[in-house]
Amino acid sequence: DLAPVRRALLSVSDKTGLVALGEALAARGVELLSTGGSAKTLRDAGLAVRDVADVTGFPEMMDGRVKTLHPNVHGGLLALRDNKDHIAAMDEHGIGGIDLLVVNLYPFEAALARGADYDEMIENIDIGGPAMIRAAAKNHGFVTTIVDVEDYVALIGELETNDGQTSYAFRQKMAQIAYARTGAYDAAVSNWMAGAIGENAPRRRVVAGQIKQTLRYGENPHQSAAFYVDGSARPGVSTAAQHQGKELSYNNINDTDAAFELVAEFDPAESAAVAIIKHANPCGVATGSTLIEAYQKAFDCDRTSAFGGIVALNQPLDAQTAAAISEIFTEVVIAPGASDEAKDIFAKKKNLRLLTTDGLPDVLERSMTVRQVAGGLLVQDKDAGFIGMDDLKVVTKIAPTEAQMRDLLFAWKVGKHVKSNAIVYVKDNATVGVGAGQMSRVDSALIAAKKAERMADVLGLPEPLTKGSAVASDAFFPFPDGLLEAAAAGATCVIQPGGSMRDAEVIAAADEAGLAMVFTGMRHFRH
Ligand code: 93A
Repeated sequence: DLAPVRRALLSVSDKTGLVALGEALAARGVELLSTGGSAKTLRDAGLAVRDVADVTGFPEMMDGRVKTLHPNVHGGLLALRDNKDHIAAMDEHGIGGIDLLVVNLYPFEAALARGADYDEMIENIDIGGPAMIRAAAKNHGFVTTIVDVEDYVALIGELETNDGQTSYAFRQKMAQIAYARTGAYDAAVSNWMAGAIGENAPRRRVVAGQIKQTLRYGENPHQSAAFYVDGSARPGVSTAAQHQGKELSYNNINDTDAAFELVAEFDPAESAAVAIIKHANPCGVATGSTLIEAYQKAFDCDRTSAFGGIVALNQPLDAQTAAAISEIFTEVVIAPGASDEAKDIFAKKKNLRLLTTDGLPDVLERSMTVRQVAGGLLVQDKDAGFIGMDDLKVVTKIAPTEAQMRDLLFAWKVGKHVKSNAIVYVKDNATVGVGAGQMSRVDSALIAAKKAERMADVLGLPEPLTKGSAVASDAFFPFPDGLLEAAAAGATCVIQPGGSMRDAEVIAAADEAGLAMVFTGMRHFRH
């Protein structure tokens, strides 16, 4: 099972750890072959290196597009060392075996992240690297393939343990990692091209990502987990800078994403907006002329649930808001920037994570969502549905007032981010009751109203804030019952998709209850 490492080919874009690796290999008497820049780095460190150009008999040409694509390289990687014919072919053509391949690819994903132009992206598509990786990994019966700087240590350990050889188990494990890398690499290329040419059909896209982080655990401590990124420069939890606090957990990442996507629905040029999230559902969303005003209003929707929540802002965090947020235990705060004073205030809260981004996610951007089912993946366009004033159809005898219209559209925006069945009560640009994830729409309406009653007690209000509120339902009311519960809670106007068999019955009930109701013609299920 042990295979000797006598000759190695090192060709890496990321030169991190290259010299140390080269030294460790040279110390074991391994002959080093290398390409242009890698060879230079090794030579500069005083190591003896043979140029690949010397092995192929061809200079590196066409701006490096052709350097290792040659039978003297690929034959050396692919030849079966226990096959007489293969050995004879090597002898006949003067091909020397390559026992170890160390490659990391042109930094295509990094170019993507910095928004490089088309031509630069094309030049960053590595051809020779993946070809060698796939060849060496195929021949893992004899050849060791290393594609990740982080595996250099394991490689050296392996050679030490086995006296200059590698075990089959190690080579097999590294081959598996190698194909994961080339697979993800080509997926990144394809998905970049899809974006460049406007190809959005999920069936044309590749579901793949690059690992960003191994997580301590998944949704629960007995589940292992990892965070993969698609390499796009989209502002959000995958690209945010973390200023303090311990590592984000699986649930933190999921909730932070939900929070930031929701708050991005509100244009920062129009108003400050704050969303507080628990278990991927909002427990308070509000806009205001300042962040602190929006935060207080959002917090007052459901103070109980806000404990241990995730807070997202649509404007850079300021000191006053930071001070208010630090008054209760908050897991994560994400914002498109933060002032130095705000950072100083948070610095006293060691467990609070502060994330900042370069802007907000584009909620109208066409992208895809992926969910796993047993034996498959469900892929769809992201819900970028948008409803404006002009899309609404008034279906009741009375029409909403301008203020009601504003609250209805606010509730509708929030409802898109609440797990179905979603019922959202809004008053004066703030949620005052959120009912999420119930199997019955009536229950969502009731739960949201109950929460509002409890908050009225907490805040010492004479009546719940649902009195005189606007209510949104993410999908149509199949019967009048849910609508009537909302009316009983004090809602005076309703926004919903419409489209039920019993719309006429529901509209009649709304008229009888004196409600104003509008139809959107669009549904926002979220599961
Ligand atoms: O342009 S390539 O696709 N053509 C090749 O033949 C080739 N061989 C290795 N890129 C190629 N490489 C890549 O060059 C490697 O994958 C590695 O990323 C990089 C190392 O180049 P250097 O050693 O000159 O820095």
